[in-house]
Amino acid sequence: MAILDILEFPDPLLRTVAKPVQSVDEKIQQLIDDMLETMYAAQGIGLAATQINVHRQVIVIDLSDDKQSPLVLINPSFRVLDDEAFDYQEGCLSVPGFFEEVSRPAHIEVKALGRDGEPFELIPDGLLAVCIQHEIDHLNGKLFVDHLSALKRDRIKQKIKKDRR
Ligand code: QAP
Ligand code: CO
Repeated sequence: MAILDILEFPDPLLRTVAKPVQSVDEKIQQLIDDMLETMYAAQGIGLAATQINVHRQVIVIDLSDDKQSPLVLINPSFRVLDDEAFDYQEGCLSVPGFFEEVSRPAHIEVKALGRDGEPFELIPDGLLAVCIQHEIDHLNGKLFVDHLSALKRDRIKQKIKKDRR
């Protein structure tokens, strides 16, 4: 296993659109294991392959306290079930140190493949629904800061650039 480097906003590589996984083989399973190790090491609850500069549709999530309940989503898609919204203070390992409220659909149906390549469906709500949408955004080259006003986004960009000097 390996801990991988996480790209940080405003790196243009985070804008890359991920391609579907063609076959869930050992190489993809190695990628998943490395993503989980990287996410746990960074104290994250979700990580998309895009964030480690691998542009394939792979997501790992673990909302559990004991960090022993990984959820793997390969080639995920979702549809919105109703018009209820849910607001949550989101963060991102690619936007370290910043948390801002984002509003997203509260109820979705998700379809994906698991670590073994088997298709599954789930109807998450609460934080899990938020997290899945946040990570699918990454696969489409989108970040949570894109849901904020341009003013807030630019302030975050400038602060991150300043901190890096
Ligand atoms: C996405 O984000 C998420 O700035 C996952 O200093 C987050 O794991 C979806 C993290 C919240 C919904 C709600 C961020 C850790 C972790 C930071 C993360 C930081 C340390 C972010
Ligand atoms: Co993120």
